Amino acid sequence: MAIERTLSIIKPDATKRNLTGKINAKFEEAGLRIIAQKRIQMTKAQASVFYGVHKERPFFDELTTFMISEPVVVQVLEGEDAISKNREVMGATNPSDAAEGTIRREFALSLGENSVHGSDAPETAAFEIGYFFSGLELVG
Ligand code: DAT
Ligand code: MG
Repeated sequence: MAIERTLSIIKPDATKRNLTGKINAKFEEAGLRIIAQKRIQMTKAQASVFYGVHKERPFFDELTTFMISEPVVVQVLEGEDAISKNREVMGATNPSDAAEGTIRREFALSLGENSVHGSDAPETAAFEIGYFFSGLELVG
């Protein structure tokens, strides 16, 4: 067990429905601390670089168009095994596969509009945190 940091995004479908507080409650109930948070409007270029790993996938344009359709809340979560713990709290990518009590099961609208993003490994967490935040903004 180690204290980790992970990058989370509350996606447009959730910010639009005013669900930021309810989603943050799920993180805090799981012992994840929100050590940085800001609301931003991403550009298509910013979303495309962020999701660059998926650029050859057929859903890339749908994904990046969705991510700029409304403001998002980007945040850094800290805690024991934060990367995998956050993935558990989020639930499976497709909300119809997500376990009871997870964010995606409770709030997601569809496979694409699935309410939250979370880093999937230490290397991606480091890149994704640095993409949105400077060190001075992380107040652990
Ligand atoms: P996750 O967000 O669980 O890490 P991912 O990295 O595989 O999932 O995909 C990024 C996002 O892209 C995902 O949250 C929703 C969207 N997505 C994934 N597969 C998709 C598909 N087959 N059709 C449409 N959107 C998809
Ligand atoms: Mg992913």
